[in-house]
Amino acid sequence: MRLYQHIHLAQTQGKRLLAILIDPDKFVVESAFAKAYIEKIPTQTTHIFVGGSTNASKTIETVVALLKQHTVLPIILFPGDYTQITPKADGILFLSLLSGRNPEYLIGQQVKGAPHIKKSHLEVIPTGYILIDGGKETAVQRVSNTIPIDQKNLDHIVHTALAGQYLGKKCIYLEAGSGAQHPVASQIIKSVREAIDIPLIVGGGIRSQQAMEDAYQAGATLVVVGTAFEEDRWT
Ligand code: 1GP
Repeated sequence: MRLYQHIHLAQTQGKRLLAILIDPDKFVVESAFAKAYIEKIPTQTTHIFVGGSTNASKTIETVVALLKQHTVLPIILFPGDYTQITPKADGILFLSLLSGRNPEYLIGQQVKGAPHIKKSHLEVIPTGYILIDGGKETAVQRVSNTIPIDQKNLDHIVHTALAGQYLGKKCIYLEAGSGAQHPVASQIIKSVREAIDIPLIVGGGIRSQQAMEDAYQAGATLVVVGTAFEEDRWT
């Protein structure tokens, strides 16, 4: 089954998907490390996301190739910029940072990435990416030079997600930022879920089974966890 078809089906059937995010910058490029990493991720993991806000183009291809040796889970690129595109993965979240007003992350990087994607067999998943304030400045905010939307600004978040759907995005991604102090609030997830028809991805600052459960209960189809696994702090 194609990647998006699977995600969409999960949404319609109320199934829960979990992606573990691997930042190539923090990954040791060794087979033993990759093996141990894959062994420690929860059994319910359905996807591996690979990408980071800082430039990791040199290692990303190696990291994806290494992971492929140790898992059959689909590997989806979650690129911080177009240099992180590698044909070795299975798919790519083709992100547009809809919460920001920086043309480089709305369309600039996408134009630069397009010819690389064209040469690959990556499945493209057009994704509206919405950065929400998670209580501290995060790498996405710094790198993209955009302002996250305040969690109190519920209408603006919902309208941004809806605009993303009307633009033809296949998923909406609510992002509190890696290492966020507060994940995206349940009320926000719930309101966006009620407004849109497409699958909803939620990540940033999710460190526990309980926080993950809350996100699913509120309507997330796919939850993304990075830091908690990187730092062995999953509770
Ligand atoms: C994915 O950036 C997040 O949406 C990952 O966040 O590192 O806080 O889990 P964490």
